Amino acid sequence: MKIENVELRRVTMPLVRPFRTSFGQIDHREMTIVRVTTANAEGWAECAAEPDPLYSSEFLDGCDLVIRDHLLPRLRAVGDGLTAEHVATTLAPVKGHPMSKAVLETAILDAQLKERGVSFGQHLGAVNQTVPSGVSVGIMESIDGLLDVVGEYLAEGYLRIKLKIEPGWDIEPVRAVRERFGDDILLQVDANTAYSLADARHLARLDPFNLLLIEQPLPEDDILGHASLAKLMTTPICLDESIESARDAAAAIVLGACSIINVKPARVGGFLEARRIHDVAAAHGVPVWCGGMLETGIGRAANVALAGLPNFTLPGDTSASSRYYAQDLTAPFVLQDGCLPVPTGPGIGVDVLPDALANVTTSRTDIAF
Ligand code: OSB
Ligand code: MG
Repeated sequence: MKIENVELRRVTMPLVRPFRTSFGQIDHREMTIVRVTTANAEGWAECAAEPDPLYSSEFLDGCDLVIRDHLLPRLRAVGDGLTAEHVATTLAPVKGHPMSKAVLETAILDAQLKERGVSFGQHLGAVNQTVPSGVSVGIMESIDGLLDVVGEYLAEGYLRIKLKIEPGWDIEPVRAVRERFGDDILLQVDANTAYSLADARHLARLDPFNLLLIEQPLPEDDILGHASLAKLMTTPICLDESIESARDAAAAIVLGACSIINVKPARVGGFLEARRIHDVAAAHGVPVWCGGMLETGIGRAANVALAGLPNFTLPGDTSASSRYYAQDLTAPFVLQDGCLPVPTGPGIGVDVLPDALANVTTSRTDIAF
């Protein structure tokens, strides 16, 4: 495939409500949108990194630089035979930077599939036409405020609630949600690395609340700590930040560090590695679900396609557009009976709305390929 141009565009999108995690609070989402132009198609993708390196070591300005100075030159050197399947191996000599690599692989895959008239879902092996949606609920000022928000999401039809937790905001919010909404709702928590193994006895106090899982309680490099913690609590452990490859996934599973995996294509370098993690987990009988990074419709479309694969058996953080943005960059994803439809059109299967994109663009760079 002959790539002609790569456009990097910085956008700032106001969130419908502030989102607070154990690593920080944001009220708008800044991201880099990439457009790859070929002779016959345009491929779109969004870089999931945030302005500050708090979720992982990547951050937006760093991504733009590594894309421009380290990744694109290597892809350019491959020549016209470049396809999405070559991207990860071509970029492997560059250590780390999975989100920067993922956005390029995804935009190239989008262009390639559009040229062939094949959807992401078809290409990746999706078997479901709709995917069940959960919602990730930030840390709030008060329990009353939390209960109002959770009540709204349940009324909208979300099939699973994930509460962000941190020391000082863990047992009580979980207890309050269970007391108000009952034992039947699917409930889980995400700590984004906020605890240490010394907190095991405290975290085990979550066990009576029958949670689906606790996500990433310990630091990302503490695989053995998670394996120890798994023996000290009954709530299943799910890893997010710790898993950057299928090899990581295999090791974490075999070591007993997790029994569920949150798959985020951005975190693992792209959709092809994400599918390998799905496959490794399936081979071990470990269920997976699709995480998110507050994506616009551009990133969401591809995530939802991945979530259509057979071992995505738990509801994902694949929420409707309205949970994030008043105006999305594509036609909005709308919840229907708690599910989102897997797009069926070529590539990511959604069109970018030019005016919506122009309105939120703060800068733009064109890089001739
Ligand atoms: O840990 O899953 C996470 C958002 C940004 C960074 C990390 C995480 C999240 C979420 C929200 O939980 C997921 C979403 O709705 O896109
Ligand atoms: Mg997480």
